[in-house]
Amino acid sequence: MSNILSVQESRIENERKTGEPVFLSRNRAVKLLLRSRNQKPVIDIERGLFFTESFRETEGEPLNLRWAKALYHYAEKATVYLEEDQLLAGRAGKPGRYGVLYPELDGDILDEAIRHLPERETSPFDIDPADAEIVEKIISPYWKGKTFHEDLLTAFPADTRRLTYNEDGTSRFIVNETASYRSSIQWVHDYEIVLKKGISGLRKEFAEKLETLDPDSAVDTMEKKPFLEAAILTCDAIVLWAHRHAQLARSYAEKETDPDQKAFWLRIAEASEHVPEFAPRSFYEALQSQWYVQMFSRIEQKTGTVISNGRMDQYLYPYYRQDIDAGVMTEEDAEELLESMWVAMSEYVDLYLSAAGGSFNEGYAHWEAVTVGGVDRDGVDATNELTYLFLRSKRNFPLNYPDLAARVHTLSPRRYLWEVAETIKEGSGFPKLINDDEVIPLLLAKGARIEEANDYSVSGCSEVRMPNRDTYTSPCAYINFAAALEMTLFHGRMLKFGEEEIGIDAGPVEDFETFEEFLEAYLKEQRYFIRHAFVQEYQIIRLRAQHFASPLGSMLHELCRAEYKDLHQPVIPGGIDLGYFEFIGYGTVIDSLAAIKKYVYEEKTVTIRELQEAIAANFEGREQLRNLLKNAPAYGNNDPYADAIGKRLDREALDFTARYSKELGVHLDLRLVPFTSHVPFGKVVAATPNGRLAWMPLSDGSSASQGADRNGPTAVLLSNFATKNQGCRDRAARLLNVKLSPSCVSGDVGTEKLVQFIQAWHDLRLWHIQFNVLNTETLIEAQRHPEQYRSLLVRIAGYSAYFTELSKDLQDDIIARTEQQAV
Ligand code: 8X3
Repeated sequence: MSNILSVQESRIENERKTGEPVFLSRNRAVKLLLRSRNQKPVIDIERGLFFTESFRETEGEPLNLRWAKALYHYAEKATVYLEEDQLLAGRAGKPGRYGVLYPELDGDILDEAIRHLPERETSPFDIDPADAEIVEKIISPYWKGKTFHEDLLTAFPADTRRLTYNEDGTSRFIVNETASYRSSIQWVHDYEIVLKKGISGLRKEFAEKLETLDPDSAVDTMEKKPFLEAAILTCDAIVLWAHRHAQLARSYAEKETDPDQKAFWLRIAEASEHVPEFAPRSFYEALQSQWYVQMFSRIEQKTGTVISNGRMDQYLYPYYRQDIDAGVMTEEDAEELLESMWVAMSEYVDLYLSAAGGSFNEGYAHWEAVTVGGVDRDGVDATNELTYLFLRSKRNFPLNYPDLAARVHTLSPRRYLWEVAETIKEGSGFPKLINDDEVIPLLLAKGARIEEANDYSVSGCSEVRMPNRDTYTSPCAYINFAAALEMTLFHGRMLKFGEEEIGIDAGPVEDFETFEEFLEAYLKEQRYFIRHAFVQEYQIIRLRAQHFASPLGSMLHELCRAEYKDLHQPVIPGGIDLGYFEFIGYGTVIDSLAAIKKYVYEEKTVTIRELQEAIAANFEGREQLRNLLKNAPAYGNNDPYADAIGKRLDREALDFTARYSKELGVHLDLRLVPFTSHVPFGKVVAATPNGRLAWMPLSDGSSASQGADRNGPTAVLLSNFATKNQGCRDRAARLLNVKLSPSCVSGDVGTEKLVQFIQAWHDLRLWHIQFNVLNTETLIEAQRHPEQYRSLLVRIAGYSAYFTELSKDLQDDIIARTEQQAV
């Protein structure tokens, strides 16, 4: 192994030698973390149970009101937990890592799922036998026949269904909807309004509006009244929940003999009596208020890729400044509070029941996007002392949460870029970077006002959200375009699925004489896939409104309040609907088409039939051909030959969405963000003409195919730039993974080089970038001795997770990414 290690690798080496975990932070949060880190999560059934009990009582009532009643029932009945050392109250389940149940989504498969969850390969969960019985006897029976998942299974026409599901309703991993395992995605609440007015201020406004409704108006009766009643009840529910924490803390304090611990419980009690009901009086109360809201959102609905925590360094800054200036809090106190939140974030784990959901979110991914840096609403650099504290905390307190996102813009201060680079060098994959100078113009082009666009937050892997303006929370499609290529070659069929014609026969490929003919056939298949993703979305938008409501999310959104509409409604006037579809396998398809162009149509050394045979044989006995194909021009090398193909694919997809999004009333933007879908997607795709073997992962995001980027990381940036259609509006995130060897960024010289690399990325107006800074040997060692590498964090697809909690396939994929030796 190289003798230069990243900070993370050195820490793990020390841990291996001494048997003691090493943290730079030495506070209560560390004790908490050590209790739950790497613990197998348990299922907590209370959210599922209390929603079921309430829903049974409210059949026939308006859905948003039913949801609010269920939230109130939960707030009244659920077990309240407080933990020694945890400074922030508010968890929705048992101590340690836990997941909760959302039976309204996919409760039909819940009874079956809990039998397998403890043993499944990726992201297993334990369940207490008594809880499993409640699931089987009470929760599951109520929801069977009523879930969103079941309705979705029968919602698509036959040709769409063929691309989406197998006979048994499991995913085909071709045109993959993601709505069946998450009721919404990515959201950023207006946390500021809660901090400013308190929940009680909002409640007062709702109550006043309720008084003014016109009883003769059908709209007031049918829409406004239930909206307001639901909002008021939700306000009461969240305040009740906080107050129950206060009561418990007081009861602990009464029994406590140790004066420090007594003071600890009393502080929690006083804070929970005050926030989120009223405006916070301190930094601590501001954090506590935000956390109650954030956790209650989780109880409200399953947001795959979570509700973003927003720009925490902005909305918390006034409270931080006030307490530091008044001398009532030190920087270290603030850091300890933040780290208590990071532990709380890491203990709530998103539980996916279906195989598709699980395989898309390996490593218990649920993001927890916290955004720092960037410009303020006025376009001026927004970096402040709290920004630096977040970065420092990420270096001192290595943990998979929060998923820290650092915004970068033209005038980002040098100190900021330096500290960002130093934090990246720690090696756990944080922060990911998002480019203001790419994102803000695109948001403006989509209709945002400049102050809204400037104030975006990062959510999920790499997406952006504007509080009070985005109104689209629908999960959308992940599309396997390597499957489209295989179907082009095999007349609508795939080796995995035998004779069944799943796609279309795009023409007699064996007889084509030019690459242009072949490319047109592929693009026909590509369009066919996108068309079905749009059909899926058409149905999903309508169905979600019948199954889900979000009274909390809606009351924290200006447009929903103005229109009395729930966030799950298909259209909220004035909103900007940022939907998407995902191009998965971008590098794989570009490289395959480049190889076909070069060897089949230009050099004419290979025929399409030979390719078909080699693919069917998974290149067995055809190593020479495979080597030739692997050496074709490839994306990620700043090679115009390959990049021109990539730009064409991108353009065609963008043209489709520019034409057909409008009728859906949504921006269904093109994105290149894989999650971990490139692994299960690869498992249905036979060998590809770029020399990739059958069932191996596809390329991820806008990264090059594994090992295909041979010209260093700057060439990867340049290819990314060259394949983008800058003039098109309907585009969104392109996720880019770069793996660096610690030696190439070591010392101050290395930090300087990394800063310059980040500046080059910024100047090319690329959307996103994230780094793994580690030695490939470390990963290989961790595969061999997982017990010694339990704390090793790696960057995956817009999030970091513990390497040893990933499937072997995903581990191999990360190992196979090119380790760049120089920036
Ligand atoms: C991760 C991808 O689909 O949740 O950010 O937006 S998705």
